[in-house]
Amino acid sequence: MTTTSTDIPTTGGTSHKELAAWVEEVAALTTPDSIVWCDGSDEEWDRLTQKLVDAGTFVKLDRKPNSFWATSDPADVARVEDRTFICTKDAEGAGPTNHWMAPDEMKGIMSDLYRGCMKGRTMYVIPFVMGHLESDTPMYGVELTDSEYVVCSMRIMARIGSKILEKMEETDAPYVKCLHSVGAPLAEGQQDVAWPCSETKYISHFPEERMIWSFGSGYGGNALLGKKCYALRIASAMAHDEGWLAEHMLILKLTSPEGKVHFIAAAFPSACGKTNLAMIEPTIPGWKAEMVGDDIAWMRFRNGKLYAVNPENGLFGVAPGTGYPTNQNAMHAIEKGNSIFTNVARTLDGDVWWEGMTDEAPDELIDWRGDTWTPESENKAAHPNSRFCTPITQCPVTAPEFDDPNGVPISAILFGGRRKTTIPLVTEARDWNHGTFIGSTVSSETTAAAAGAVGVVRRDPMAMLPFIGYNAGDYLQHWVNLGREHADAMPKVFLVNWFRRDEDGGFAWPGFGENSRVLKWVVERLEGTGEGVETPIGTVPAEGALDVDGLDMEPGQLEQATKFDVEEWKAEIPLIEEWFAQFGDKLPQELRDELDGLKKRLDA
Ligand code: GTP
Ligand code: SPV
Ligand code: MN
Repeated sequence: MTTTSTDIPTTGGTSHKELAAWVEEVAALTTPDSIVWCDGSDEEWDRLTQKLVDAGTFVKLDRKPNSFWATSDPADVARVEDRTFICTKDAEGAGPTNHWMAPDEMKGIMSDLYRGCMKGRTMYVIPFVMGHLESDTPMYGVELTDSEYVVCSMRIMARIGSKILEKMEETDAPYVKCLHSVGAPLAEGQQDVAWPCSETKYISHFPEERMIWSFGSGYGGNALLGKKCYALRIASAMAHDEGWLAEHMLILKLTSPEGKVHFIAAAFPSACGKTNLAMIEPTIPGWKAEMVGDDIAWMRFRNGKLYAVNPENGLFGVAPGTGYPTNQNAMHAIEKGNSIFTNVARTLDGDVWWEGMTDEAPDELIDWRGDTWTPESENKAAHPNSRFCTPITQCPVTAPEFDDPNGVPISAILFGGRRKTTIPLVTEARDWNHGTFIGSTVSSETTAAAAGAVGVVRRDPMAMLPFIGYNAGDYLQHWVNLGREHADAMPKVFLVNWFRRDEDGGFAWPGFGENSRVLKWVVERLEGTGEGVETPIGTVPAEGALDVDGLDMEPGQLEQATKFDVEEWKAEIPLIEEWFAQFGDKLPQELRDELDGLKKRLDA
C-alpha cells in the first residue's frame, strides 16, 4: 500500500495509483492540516460524531439511540439551484434548463476558491459505491470533503469505506471524482463555527469527465455528492450514453390480496410525496406495500424488462408532515436511532420535534435557529426543508429486494406534482409516447427543498428539472428512443395528483395511506381488470372503479379530486406551448405530435 507523498499527515492510503494521485493533487491545492481515508467503521463514526459534538455542530439526543441534532447556518438550508452548473464543453450540452459555464472557466474560478480552502481542517477521503458492490457494473465514487457532517451523512446515505476501496483497488476501477469543501478555511488559532460554510457557493458538474466540484455549502444535495450530483446529474449523462435511465423516482413493491406482486416507480418533484408513497401503509384490506427506494431509481434493461435499483443506502427525508398518522414507517425507522436530524426542533429532554409530528406541540422547544420556541411563537419550530437522515434498512417496510443488485422489474411509472387545480387524482397514459409527454409536462408548485420562492407553478419534466445532467431536449428524446427500442419492456405510465384543493382551500383528497386506492386501480389496469373511461388527457377511473369503500369524504370531494375539466386543460395548453418553445429543434417530434393530439382532443 502506498500513501500520499505530500507532507500532510495522512491516515490510510491506497494502491489505486490514479486515485492516490488525485487525492495528492487536491491536497496540494486545498492544503488541509491532515488527510483521513475513511474506513466506514463504527469506531470512525463514534470518533467523528464526538468531534462534531465537541465542535457544537451536533447535540447528542438522549431520547434516540446513537442520534444527533444539527442546525445549519440559516443561509444554508436547501439545494441552491441558482448556483448549480452543468459544465459541458458546449453550452448546448447543458441547455436550455441548466445553468452553464465552460469547464475551463469554472475550473479557474473554483480552483481559486479551493486554493488553501481546507486550511485548519481535515480532508476526508470517502470511497463509496452507489448501488450494490456486487452489481455487474459497480458505480464507484470518491468524495473528498473537509466536513465531518458530510462524512457521517454519507455513511448513512451510501455504502462507503474500506470494502469499497479494496474492490476499487482490485479492479483499478474508474470512479466519479467528487470534491467538496465548505469553503471556510481556519487561520492559525481561529475558532471554528458550528456550521462552517461560505457565502459563495458553486455546485458544478463536469459530465464529460464524470466529475463534481462543490464549494461553500454543507447541506443535503449540495454536499452529499453521491445523491443528486452523482446519482442523478452525472448518472443521467452516463445513462444517456449507455442506454439506461437515472431518475428521481421512488420504487415501491405492491402485493395484492391474491399475492400478486407489482413494482411501481414514481417521480414527484422534491418535497411532493416520494418518501411518503414509498413507505405507504395501505388503508385498503389485504394490500401490502414495501419500499425498495424513496428518491432515486437507476433503471436498466434486463431479460426484456426494465429493472430498477435504488442506488442509495439511506433516507434523507423531509421531516415536517412526518408523523404516526401520515407515515408511521418513517417514524419507526427513526425511532431505531443511528440518525442525523438537521434543522428540526429539539425537545428539552433530548428528542426531536417538527410540525406535523404530533397534533399538539410540546410546551417548549429549541427551534431550528437554536432559540427557545413555544406554541405561541410566530416562526415554525422546524425549517420546512428540515430532514432526517436514517439507514434505509431501519424502515420496517424495506423490501427484501432492496438487497438485490439486479433490482426489480418495473411495471408502472407514476408521474405527479403538487397542483391545486387542473390535474385529476389519476390518469393513465395512452401509450409510451403519451406517457413521455405527460412526464415532460409535469408541473408542480415549488417547495422549500430548493432555495427560492415557494408555491410557484413550474414545469418539472419527470421531476428532473434540477437534476438532468445534460441537454433536457436530448433527455426527452432519450425517453422516446428507449420506448421505441424496448417497446415491450416499457411500463405503463400514469399521472397522479394528491394535492388538488377544494373550494375551502383544503386538500380534496385525503392522501397518504388512502393513496393505496389509486395504486389498486393502477394495478387493476396493469392486470386488465380495472375499468376506465377515455378522456382527452388519458384514461380515468370509470364511475365506481376507484375503491372508495369506507372512505369518509364530504359530498363532492371525490368529484373535485378526480374530475377532468376541459376548460382547465385548455388553459394549460399555452403554458405547455411556452414550456416546449425553449427546446427549439431539440424538442422531440413525437412530443410535438402528442401536444397536437391533445389540443385536437380537447377541441373535439
Ligand atoms: P424529497 O425528499 O425532497 O425528494 O421529497 P419527497 O418527494 O420524498 O416528499 P415527501 O414524501 O417527503 O413529502 C413532502 C411533503 O409532502 C411532506 O410534508 C408530506 O407530509 C407531504 N405529503 C406527502 N404525501 C402527501 C399526500 O398524499 N397528501 C398530502 N396532502 N401531503 C403529502
Ligand atoms: C430533493 O430536494 O429532491 C431531495 C433533498 O431529495 S436533497 O438531497 O437536498 O436534494
Ligand atoms: Mn428528492
